[in-house]
Amino acid sequence: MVTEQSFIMVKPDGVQRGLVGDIIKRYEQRGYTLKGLKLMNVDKSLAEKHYEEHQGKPFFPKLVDFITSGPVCAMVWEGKNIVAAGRTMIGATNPQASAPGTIRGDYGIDMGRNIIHGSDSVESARREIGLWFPEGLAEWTPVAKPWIY
Ligand code: RTP
Ligand code: MG
Repeated sequence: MVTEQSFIMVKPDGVQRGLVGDIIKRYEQRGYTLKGLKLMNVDKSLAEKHYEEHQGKPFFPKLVDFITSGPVCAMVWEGKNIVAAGRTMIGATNPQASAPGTIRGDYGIDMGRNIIHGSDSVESARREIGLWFPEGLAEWTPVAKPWIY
């Protein structure tokens, strides 16, 4: 089995609203492994690099302003199919189109205040993890793993 990693980030609205604990709980309960975690302020340069695929789009300046407006909780989660499954748990980009039971569907209303980011592909995850965690990740094997897979 190829174990994937994904970069998952609680955005400033999720941190301000006290949703970090619930979000961590969802990924932990599902059986994913926490490999990196930090609360941090984001400078403009990091926000622009993270969202570089959206440079030039009309919403880009507002998106960068939003991501730099307060601390975010940056995380790396690991496990089988975490990139796609992590996005399913998050819901659609627009919270209005997100099903109840998803993070955005349970907590969001506005496209520009959609609580959480998740990598959209294995390649994006690799790039984002390198960008946000240049110091590297924790090395550990959870004892519960044989009870999950
Ligand atoms: P994210 O990267 O933040 O996880 O969100 P996503 O993959 O679901 O959506 P993406 O297309 O990557 O867009 C990044 C963020 O930009 C804002 N956005 N606004 N048309 C619009 O006004 C528009 N499109 C995107 C959203 O806040 C989205 O999360
Ligand atoms: Mg995206």
